[in-house]
Amino acid sequence: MSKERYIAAKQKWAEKQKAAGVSARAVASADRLPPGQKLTTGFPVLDLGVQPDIPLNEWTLTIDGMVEKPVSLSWEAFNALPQVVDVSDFHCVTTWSKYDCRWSGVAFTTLYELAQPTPEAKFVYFTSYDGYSTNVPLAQCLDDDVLIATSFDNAPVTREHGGPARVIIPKLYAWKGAKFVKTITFLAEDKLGFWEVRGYSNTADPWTEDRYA
Ligand SMILES: Nc1nc2c(c(=O)[nH]1)N[C@H]1C(S)=C(S)[C@@H](COP(=O)(O)O)O[C@H]1N2
Ligand SMILES: [Mo]
Repeated sequence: MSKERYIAAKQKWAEKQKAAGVSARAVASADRLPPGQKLTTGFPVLDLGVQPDIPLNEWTLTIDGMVEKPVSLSWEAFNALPQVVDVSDFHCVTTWSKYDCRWSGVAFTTLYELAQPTPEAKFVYFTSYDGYSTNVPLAQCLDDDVLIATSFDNAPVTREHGGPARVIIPKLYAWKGAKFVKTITFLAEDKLGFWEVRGYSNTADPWTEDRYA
């Protein structure tokens, strides 16, 4: 299927789910598995039909927008930053969840300290090598389980799962975590990302089934 048809199909699905009344629930689940989710032991791959091939010597991570110190990090410079490990559960809006994903890489807060966002910065907009984008309030990016992961289960993040580096924001549906991340932009005003402009919720809370806007 072509990339455009695939995206159109997914968008249609989101519209259908919304029309069927699948929307935010008033009560959050107390279980480990968020409401409406099914546990998977595999690891499905979700993308836009493109898995960009980025040679490590050409890879950069740029941090820009409302920051005192914009920076463009090479693969070497990025990996020289302090490393963290975080084990978290992964929840995709298409109703599968995966427990105990062991990610390691660089904490979002490390990049925050490096680039020094100005007081006006309130939102973060992520852009990827495949043309994907997504947006998250800055406050949620500063949680200690948010990281830019370069390894999964003690091996480099594979290309299909968003390598060389992908964003992990465990408390939100997984579309808020950009695979193949290229740029992190700090913004004063919110700006909707790829799925957010196509009917997905802007807030994306798995615990209240906050799937579609
Ligand atoms: N760059 C990019 N990031 C992305 C996506 C994408 O298509 N492109 N899909 C999102 C969605 S909908 C999900 S569920 C997860 C899927 O990650 P996985 O393929 O490793 O399961 O990545 C998210 N990040
Ligand atoms: Mo997803």
